[in-house]
Amino acid sequence: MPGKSNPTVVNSWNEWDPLKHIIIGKADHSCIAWPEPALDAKVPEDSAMKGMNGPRPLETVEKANSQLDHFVDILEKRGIRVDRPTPIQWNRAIGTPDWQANSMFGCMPPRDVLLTVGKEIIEATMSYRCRWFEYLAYRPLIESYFMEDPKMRWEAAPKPRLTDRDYRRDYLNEKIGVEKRLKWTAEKYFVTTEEEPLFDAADVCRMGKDLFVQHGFTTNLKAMDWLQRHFPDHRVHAVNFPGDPYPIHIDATFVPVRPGLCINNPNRRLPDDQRKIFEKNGWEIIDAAQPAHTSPPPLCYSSVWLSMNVLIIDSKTVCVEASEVNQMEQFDQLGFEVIPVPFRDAYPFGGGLHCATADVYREGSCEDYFPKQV
Ligand code: DAV
Repeated sequence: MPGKSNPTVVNSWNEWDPLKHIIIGKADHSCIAWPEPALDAKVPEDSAMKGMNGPRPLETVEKANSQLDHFVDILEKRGIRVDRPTPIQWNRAIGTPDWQANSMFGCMPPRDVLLTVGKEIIEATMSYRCRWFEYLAYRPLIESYFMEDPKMRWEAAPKPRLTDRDYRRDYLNEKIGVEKRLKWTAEKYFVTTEEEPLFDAADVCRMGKDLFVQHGFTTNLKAMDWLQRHFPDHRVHAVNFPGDPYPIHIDATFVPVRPGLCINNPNRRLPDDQRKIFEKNGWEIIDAAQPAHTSPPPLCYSSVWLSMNVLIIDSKTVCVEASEVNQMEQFDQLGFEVIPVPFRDAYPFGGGLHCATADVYREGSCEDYFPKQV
């Protein structure tokens, strides 16, 4: 509990300023969600998860929780305050007047749900039905931050309807094939339509005054319009990454590591026209190192590129998954102190070290890193 000398502060403007306070998720009661349009489009066609629904095996939950707890220890030993969500029984049918779902998902990846911009924490709309109620696991924390920091701003983005009109029927086909998926995603023909604003918080990359937002399966252009009107002093940029057949969440694709430097997934390069703003402002974009693995762990939603899903502690210190030798080596060569964190048992529950966290407080203020706009 925060003492008088260490009051709760909500404040985080980017991905790299010195980290003081963070949320780390929990794997308890996590489920493999039942078929629904946007989730089906994301789970790879050959995944063993197809047809497996309901609570994840208890021994996998325990292994994931033990790695999550170890990650908490590592950060706390460095003086970073860590809070945990309150999992609910995710294996429960839910519904709204518009739809029903047989279960929920979990609260291992808070990054997907909570978007911290300055003194504000926004609960994202989300775009899967099974994730509609996920914010509930974070409410005890958010309510406490609201009470403890009189300047904290708490927002919930407009709750989406998530009717069938939100999803393209073409993606309901079981066998689309990677080739067609690559063509569709390159043409920005994603599973989500422009019916209403939809976004996952993990599609938003915060770089001070500029927010770079991935247009893909989980975030649409209407959400970017909402974010731009919501943050009138920021500049919201739509980015997309041809080469990804299952584009969700920017944090295994394009990751700023310190002011002036981003690593980009070499299979999912930022298109030339979208690089201009980085070039004009003296930013360098380099290829991320190759993942150390050729396949993700069993029953995992994400790709091997969780290798680059790192948590930056400050612009000289980074947490990297402990088996990702190539990514650790790249950070070492860039002059970072690398903290190896074993985390592959947690991957199936919703992602890597960045996904499993959500910022509460980083030192620093809102800087303009891109004064020359394109
Ligand atoms: O490469 O599968 C994972 C992002 C998870 N939040 C990928 C993206």
